[in-house]
Formats: sequence, C-alpha cells, structure tokens
Amino acid sequence: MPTISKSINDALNAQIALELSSAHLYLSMSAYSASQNLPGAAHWLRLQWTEELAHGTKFIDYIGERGGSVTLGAIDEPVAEFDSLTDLFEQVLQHEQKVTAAINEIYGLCVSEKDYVSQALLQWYANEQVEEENSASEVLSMLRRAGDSGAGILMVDRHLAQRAGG
Ligand code: OFO
Repeated sequence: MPTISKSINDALNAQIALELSSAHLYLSMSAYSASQNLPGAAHWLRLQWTEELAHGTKFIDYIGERGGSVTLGAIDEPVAEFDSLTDLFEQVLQHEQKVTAAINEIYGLCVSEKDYVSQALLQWYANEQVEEENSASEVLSMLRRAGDSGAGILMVDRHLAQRAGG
C-alpha cells in the first residue's frame, strides 16, 4: 500500500522527467561549449548534467521508499545551437526558473494534502533551486560584463573550469 497519494506520485513522476530533461539540456550545452573551444564552460555544464541526474534519481529513490510507482516520461529534445555563451547561460537561468516554479507547484500540492514527509523532500529541492539560480545569475553577470571581448569570455571560461564536484 503506497504511503503517498496518487496526485503527489504523478507530480513527482513528471518532475523526474523534467530533471532528466534538464540533464539532457546541460549535456547538449556542454557539447556545444566544447565545440566552441570553451573547455571551462563544457566542464561546468558536464558537472551540472551529473547534478541533474542525481536530482532525478533522488526522486526515484523517494517514490520507492514511499511504496509508490515510478513511471519515466519522455525527455525533451534539447537545444543544440546557441548565439553565444551569454545566450546559453541566459537559457540556463530561464530553465532553472522554470524548474523552480515546478518545484514550488509540487510543494504547494504536498502542503494542501498535508504530506509532511514529501514537504521535507521538496524543501531540499527548493533550497537547491536557490543555489542553481544564483550560480547561473552569477555566471551570466560575468558574461554580460565581458560583452563581446574575447579576452573577457576566456577569463570567464577559466573561472568556469574551476568548478569542483562531480
Ligand atoms: Fe534539478 O535543478 Fe536544475 O534543473
């Protein structure tokens, strides 16, 4: 007997597809960056890819712990071409804002259904989204400052190469 409601189970399944679509998007962005000789951005985005896979699998494990059922939805085809690194990071930020809205929506559902355990999980994701939006905004403001300067963009790329983790 599952201990999560069908509506929350369904919402979490949809969120898994969104997290895995995020992973796919960042992998595509990483490949694009590598093709533009921006190894730092490629590295940063590759790490983001692994984070998104972890976000997806954390939901999968949680549904399992609550006796629910995991149904994997389709993964969106990612964008493969960008006008510039700035354009790419604008899309990262917009994407993360969309994910934040989706997390908040599920959080609200858990509140309305008084599912306190799921609320605790969603709180973790909500905090994670603050971090994700902040780091995308930070990179974006560095890129905007660099503008069209090739030297400036290379400096940002070197900064992105320092990202630890994975
Ligand atoms: Fe999973 O946080 Fe980005 O999408």
